[in-house]
Amino acid sequence: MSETCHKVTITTPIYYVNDIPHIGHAYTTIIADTLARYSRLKGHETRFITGTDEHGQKIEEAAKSRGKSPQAYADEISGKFKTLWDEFDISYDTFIRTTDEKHKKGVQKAFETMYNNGDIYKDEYEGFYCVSCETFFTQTQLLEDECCPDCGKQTSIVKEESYFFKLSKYEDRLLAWYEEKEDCVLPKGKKNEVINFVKQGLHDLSITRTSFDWGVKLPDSLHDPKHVMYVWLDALMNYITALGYGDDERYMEFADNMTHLVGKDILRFHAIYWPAFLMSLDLPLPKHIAAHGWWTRNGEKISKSKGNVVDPREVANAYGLENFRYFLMREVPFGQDGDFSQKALIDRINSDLGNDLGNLMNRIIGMSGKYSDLVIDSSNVRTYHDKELKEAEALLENIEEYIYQMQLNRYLETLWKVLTIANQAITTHEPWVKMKEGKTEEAMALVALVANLLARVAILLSPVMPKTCDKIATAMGFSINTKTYQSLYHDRALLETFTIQKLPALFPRIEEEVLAVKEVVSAKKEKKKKEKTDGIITIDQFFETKLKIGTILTAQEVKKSDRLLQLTVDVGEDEPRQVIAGIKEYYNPADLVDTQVCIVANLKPAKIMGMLSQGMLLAAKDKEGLSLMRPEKPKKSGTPVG
Ligand code: ME8
Repeated sequence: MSETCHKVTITTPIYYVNDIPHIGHAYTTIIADTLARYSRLKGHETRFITGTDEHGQKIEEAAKSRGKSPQAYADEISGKFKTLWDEFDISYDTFIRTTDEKHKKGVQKAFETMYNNGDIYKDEYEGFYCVSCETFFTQTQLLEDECCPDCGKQTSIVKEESYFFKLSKYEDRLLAWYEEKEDCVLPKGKKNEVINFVKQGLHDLSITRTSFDWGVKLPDSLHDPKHVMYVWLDALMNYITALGYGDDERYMEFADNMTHLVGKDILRFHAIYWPAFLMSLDLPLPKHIAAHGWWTRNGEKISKSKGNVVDPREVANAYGLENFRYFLMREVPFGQDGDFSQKALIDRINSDLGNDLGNLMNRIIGMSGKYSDLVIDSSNVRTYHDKELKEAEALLENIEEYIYQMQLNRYLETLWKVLTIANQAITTHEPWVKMKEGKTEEAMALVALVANLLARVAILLSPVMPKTCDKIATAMGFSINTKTYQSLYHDRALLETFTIQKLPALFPRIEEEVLAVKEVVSAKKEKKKKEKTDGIITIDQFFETKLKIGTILTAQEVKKSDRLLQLTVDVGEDEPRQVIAGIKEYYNPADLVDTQVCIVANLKPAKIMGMLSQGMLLAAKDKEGLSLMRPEKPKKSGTPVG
């Protein structure tokens, strides 16, 4: 957001439909909602976009494993996101789905434009792909030669015809942009990481796939129906298709001032690929790409696969939606990770919200009830309390900077400093003593000072806690809107004389944890436990691995792979097992048939290049090559080893 522009777009990532919404998704969405509400309060015309990312191999596989069509599955999960955001009163203007026809049309137009601009060419892609992250990697980027460096999961080898985007062409322009626009990527530390990444050199990006078809087809003009678009190209385009790109383009002027909120996990896509695509399309670049940290539990990232998710609906129901919003914005400095705990949330509610904010409201109601029949008159505030007022005004003067820098925790801290001025003024000036001394005018001026400070805090806090602040404002006889933001905050006007309405306690005290959130054993702790044993295991631990003798029944090469063979192995069960083994370089398939091997029989089945592998062969490998472990004498298939 910038001070001068009056058409503003705020976005969240569009969420994958393979996962139901958890606290991490809620965090991004609530920050974006806060920014959008703030922008509207200032009087900017604002488009707030959120939605779901529904194409790609990951979604296709997730749907298949549930026996559903990708579209039916996407409809179901996308609906869960939308329902939750509606329940959470998220003020989005557009909920975009990448399966929307208008979106697909826009993506095709973008592809065609980039192609016509000479930025797309056809070649062959050979490398590794992580389905979970929907990301391509080169061999050197992998962990232990085969695992994704981002999520640690097994990658698969991809070798297929592909269209490429000339990302390398944009290296210099990207570096110049980072240099020229100081706040284009926030926070600064993350921006430096992006710059370093680009400086190491950018490879052209594979932007189509042919090995599955759950994606947007290429534009008809390319006459190449076997390709679908790479899911990240499709997904990033949502930010403009949601403004009508390629269709009714009436909102495209909002593209001049875009703020993208993202988690740090997907910053590279937003800070490198996305601006390069926009450059190719000759469209304006984002104003801010702001990357926040992760919510963790016991130090581990929250995700469904780790089984440590925190359901945001449960937290909001248990502790109050707006209290939860406040906690999320206040607890963690933007960009850093935060560990979710109910204790920290309860502390914030009881202390910041109950003691500092709620109590101040009660004190105003209590004092004005005793001194002036609940009437609050600001006429003498400047006479008696100019100092406190000026102090608060100085604090609030540049508070917006914190919003532009995404430092919402500092923004809230500053508002709380104003509440402290108000609470301290009561303690210092002891209006009850003034009343006893007959100095009614002074006592009433003090109450009016405090009410005015609270009114300004309520206006500025409203993007974070809209309903609570509306209640406070209504009780004080005004509404929160652009006009009052301008007069009471910006122009420093004082409240007109009003009669305050009594309110029930805004933040009832919470004595103990309300939610029975399942405690998860931290994998880090588990690891430490293992480390303590210096790698020594007990006999029981050894026997947790079931090793068996197997007889290879068939063996053939896996097409498009230099490493893999597809085997069927009899391990004494009703059906032989399929095993995908990385031994192609060392064995001729025909020589393997009818030979015996030793197989890990209780390994969780895995998919390798889309094929199920139901076990692992034991082998020894050194400089001279690889040798399979076999029984010295033939044994019956299925004989246990140990
Ligand atoms: O990445 N803590 O979608 P996604 C904080 N479809 N934020 C978290 C989080 C956590 N533990 N877990 C998730 C995608 N998030 C793509 C985006 S955009 C063109 C395409 C939030 O469903 C965070 O904002 O995996 C993160 O970037 C996003 O959810 C990832 O959502």
